[in-house]
Amino acid sequence: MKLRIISHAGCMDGYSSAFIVKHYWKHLIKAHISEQDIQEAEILPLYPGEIQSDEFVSTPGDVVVDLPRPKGDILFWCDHHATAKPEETTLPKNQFWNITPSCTGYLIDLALQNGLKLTSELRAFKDAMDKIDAAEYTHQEIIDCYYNPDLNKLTPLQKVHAIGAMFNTRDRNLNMEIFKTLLSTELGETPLTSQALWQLNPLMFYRAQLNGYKEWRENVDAYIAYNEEAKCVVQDDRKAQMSRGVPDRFYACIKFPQASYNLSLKPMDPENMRVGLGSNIFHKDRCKVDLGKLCRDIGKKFGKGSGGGHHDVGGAMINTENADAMIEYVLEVLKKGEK
Ligand SMILES: [Mn+2]
Repeated sequence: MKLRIISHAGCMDGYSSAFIVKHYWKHLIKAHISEQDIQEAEILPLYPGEIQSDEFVSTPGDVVVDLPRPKGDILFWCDHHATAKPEETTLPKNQFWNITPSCTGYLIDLALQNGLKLTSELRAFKDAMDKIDAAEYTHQEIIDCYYNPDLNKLTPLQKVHAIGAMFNTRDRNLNMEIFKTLLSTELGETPLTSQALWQLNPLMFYRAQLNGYKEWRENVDAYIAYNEEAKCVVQDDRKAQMSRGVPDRFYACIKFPQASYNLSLKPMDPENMRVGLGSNIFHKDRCKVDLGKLCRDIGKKFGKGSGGGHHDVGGAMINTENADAMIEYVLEVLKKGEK
């Protein structure tokens, strides 16, 4: 059977979910498929908007993880995003949805229920992925992962960051190629000890990423601003004088500890703007608005309908011409939500 493993592009949870489903498929996929089918599966990284669009055509051999469920016949689906909640109460065979910290952790739990033995490495990997995807870092862990890691003695959490650095460069085609290549080489028990992966020297990418974060923070300092009324940090990349480094997604929480939310706008091309909306990861209790739902709303209201996420973090794609109206709308909703 011709299979495709379709996962969330550019995302560590997407990569890791694809890794787990590929390596532990016998504990996850109930179907007449073989190891050879899995080995020969095409790796297809996609963004949520791409799989939700009418242009996407599913095949009966599609294994979809960490992404919304596509229309049409597929082989396997597993997701943990609140906004991907299916309408039916009983899901078909080989389909799984639940709100969990990471899709990787969810897949590991499902495999454990089907006889996979938990090892200390699997446990450490699951813990790191849950922490990353649910943004449950402590302040110190952010410093250790984004600012100043001891590169000679990486913790599992830092190792996962180093791997993520490999497909989060500024070259989109390179990122896609690395994402696919890392899932096509021989897989170890988890990415933490996959030899073929570590031979590609993730530390080299991580060092470059750390310098990229630093450059990016210095560049963004010129225009990142705090809106007191909405308790929201606004980072509008249209205001950037130049494009430097790689985004450090938690910078707003370090720079503005008083904030409850942060909103970012990133022009993708002349027509499309990517919007990110998150709560302050150190103070999730301050998050009174369902940000995944709000992102779904703004995707519909200001874009072509792509948007969603979790309660305390989400994303959407909007039309560039609606960007100012979107900012105004979001700040108004957040302001009301605070009362
Ligand atoms: Mn995820």
